[in-house]
Amino acid sequence: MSQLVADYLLERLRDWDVHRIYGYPGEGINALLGALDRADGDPELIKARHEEMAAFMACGHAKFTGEVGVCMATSGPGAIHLLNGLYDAKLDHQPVVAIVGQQARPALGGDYQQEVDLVTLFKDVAHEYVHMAVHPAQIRHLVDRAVRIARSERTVTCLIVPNDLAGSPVVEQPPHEHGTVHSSIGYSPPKIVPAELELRHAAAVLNEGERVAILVGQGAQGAADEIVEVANILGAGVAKALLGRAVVPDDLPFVTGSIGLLGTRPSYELMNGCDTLLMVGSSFPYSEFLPEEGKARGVQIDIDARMIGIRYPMEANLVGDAKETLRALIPRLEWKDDQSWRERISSSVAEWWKVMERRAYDDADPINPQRVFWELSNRLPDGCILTSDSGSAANWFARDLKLRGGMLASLSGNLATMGPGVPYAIAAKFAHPDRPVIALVGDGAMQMNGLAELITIAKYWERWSDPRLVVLVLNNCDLNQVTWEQRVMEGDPMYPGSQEIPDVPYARFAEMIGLCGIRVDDPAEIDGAWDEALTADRPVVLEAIVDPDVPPLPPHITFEQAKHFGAAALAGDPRRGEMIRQSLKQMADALLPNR
Ligand SMILES: Cc1ncc(C[n+]2csc(CCOP(=O)(O)OP(=O)(O)O)c2C)c(N)n1
Ligand SMILES: [Mg+2]
Repeated sequence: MSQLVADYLLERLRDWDVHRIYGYPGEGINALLGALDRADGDPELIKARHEEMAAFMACGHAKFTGEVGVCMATSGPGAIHLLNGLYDAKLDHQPVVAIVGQQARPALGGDYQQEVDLVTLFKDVAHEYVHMAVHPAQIRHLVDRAVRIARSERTVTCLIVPNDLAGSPVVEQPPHEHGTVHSSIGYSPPKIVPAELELRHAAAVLNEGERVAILVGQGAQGAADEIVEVANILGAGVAKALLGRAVVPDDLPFVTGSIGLLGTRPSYELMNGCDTLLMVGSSFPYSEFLPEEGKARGVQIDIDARMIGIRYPMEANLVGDAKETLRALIPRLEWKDDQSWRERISSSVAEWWKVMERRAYDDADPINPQRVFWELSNRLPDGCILTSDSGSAANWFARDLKLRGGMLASLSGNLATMGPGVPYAIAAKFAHPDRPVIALVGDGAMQMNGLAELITIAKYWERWSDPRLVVLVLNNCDLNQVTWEQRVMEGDPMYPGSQEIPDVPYARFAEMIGLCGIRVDDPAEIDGAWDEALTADRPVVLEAIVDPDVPPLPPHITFEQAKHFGAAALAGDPRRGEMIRQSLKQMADALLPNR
């Protein structure tokens, strides 16, 4: 029997199957911390170095388990720190509950220390459900609703608990009288399938198509078999949005890989050449990488009707679970006799992988980052989980890794924030301590937050049954992704004042705190370094000194982009010579098949 509101709140979370809370202490949650201590590890507090990281970890937990992720922070500054991680979860449609402290009720409204209007602060990020408890009898239904709404709406919810209330005597069951609420736990996702008429309509559109393209996103997770079956029946190619990176394996000949600026040429050709688009569980935003309006007929499957028909004009709108809806569609689809479209796609995919290999082995100063990813690709352990930060790593994560079935992968898809690479990886290790995890992170992101979260890894790693967690750091002393954006999108030269960042000894730092550190600055050492990192007896920071002048080439270079590139060079880009030399080499790899 719980004594205090704080104990009961944790008990209720436990009843909801929440066994881990990522957080950071502070006065506003002192009563909750006492209760966490008494809870004896269930739920347990995993302490990040910063509340934003705790929110990223909760998001990572949700992404890699499908469960709700929970984070906790104190009032005022702690609550404010959570926000970016919560927005990451919100924009990527992940169920995350934030539990936030508040100053004592008698002080509220008194310009008290650390008093921030938290309901208003969280009103946007957690608009589906944000409430501050003012009475102990609310706790049961506030927890129940925060968790259930987060799960059913796949979004962020927030529960604000003044510290004095958390330390008050519990009221588990409100009295049976007017003005009370009587809630219960439990949520199981419904089986949602579209209406018969819409399924028939969709099947007709797909059957009439001669060149079908499929685009899958994270909503198609768990539906790989159905997607492959539909692709086989329709003779289609399958492209993947970044969040759907691991939905279907890359070793199938008709999987064209990532789509978009960070995507592949076969995906670009698939979208340009198709006459019918089937989009499953994706809100991929960039219309220039989808078929031109009117050139293709569209069918979309999404569990959320709000996300239907907003990226490409669709003829058939299937609101439903990806797997169930595809299953309902399959018996209505007709095998295509003409395999020429399929063959075109497959040969373009085969050629593309050769281009990727050639690009990876172009020499650079000192290391070509693609080679680091290519050699990782060849030795990805079964069942591994990959995380990528925002930065040039996301390009190579999108293009150079051949993911196989059974792997998981994610990054900040919609917010595209820097910072989640390391905290996602930590959450992946807690959720799946028996699986190897690899984080792919830029030096800018390491300096922003990753270095501090190595301390979290050092604190906890010995609990993981398989200790393998490799943080690859791309040390290029540059905020490289933005450097290239400035050149190619704006036509501006690289601006050292904003782009250069200090050289920091990442591997040595790892060693200083008890982890393994490996530094490579010679391409010949990369494969040995990966072998060492992937068999180490503890987490590893693999620091690769990489060339910032290797361009993250888009799958298709527009005239505007080429013009901007030229303008940047003419405007006196400080690395003009190398940038041009590397770009020409990389482009030539795609033009000269037998170079
Ligand atoms: C929080 C945040 N700040 C800024 C950006 C803009 N941004 C995107 S990628 C990037 C550069 C990342 O640099 P680094 O981590 O060193 O990776 P690199 O591109 O050099 O490999 C920046 C500044 C962002 N996405 N998120
Ligand atoms: Mg960098």
